[in-house]
Amino acid sequence: MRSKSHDDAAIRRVVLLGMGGFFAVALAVLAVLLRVYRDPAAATDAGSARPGPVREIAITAGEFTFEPASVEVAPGETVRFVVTNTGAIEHEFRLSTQHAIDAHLAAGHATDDHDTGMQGDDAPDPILIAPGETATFEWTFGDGSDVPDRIACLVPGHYEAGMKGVVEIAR
Ligand SMILES: [Cu+2]
Repeated sequence: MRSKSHDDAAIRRVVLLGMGGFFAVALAVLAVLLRVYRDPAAATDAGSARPGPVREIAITAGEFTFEPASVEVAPGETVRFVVTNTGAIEHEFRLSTQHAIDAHLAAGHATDDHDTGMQGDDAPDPILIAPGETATFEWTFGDGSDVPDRIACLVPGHYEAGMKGVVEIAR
């Protein structure tokens, strides 16, 4: 048989257990909220130490076009071209300048495939893409006078047939 005081003690224990449960839930909620609010700040801090964001631009290569044939970038912007060859033959994706392309064509495609003809060694190497394949090409566009702002496929005959594009560098 239980005494009244024993029952009171039992009730107090239940109340204390209930309060403990409440605090446990409250702490869990607080932990989640802290995580939610801390993460964006952490991402921002980490972001400032990394290079700027890379924008992806999808390009389709085929016989004998690049689509789109004109893209716009900002000076200093890093772009990752994601080039898919939907054609039946191998194509090249090359960034160059008009004068280098003209020189390459004037030489009858005699220059090395990996020589863009541009001044300096900072010229981008072209990539070759097999039919059905996708390849990426990353480049940071400067704001100097010799920025590669032409897209070309210099597989002999392809540029001449229309495989060319322009990078508009908004200034
Ligand atoms: Cu081509």
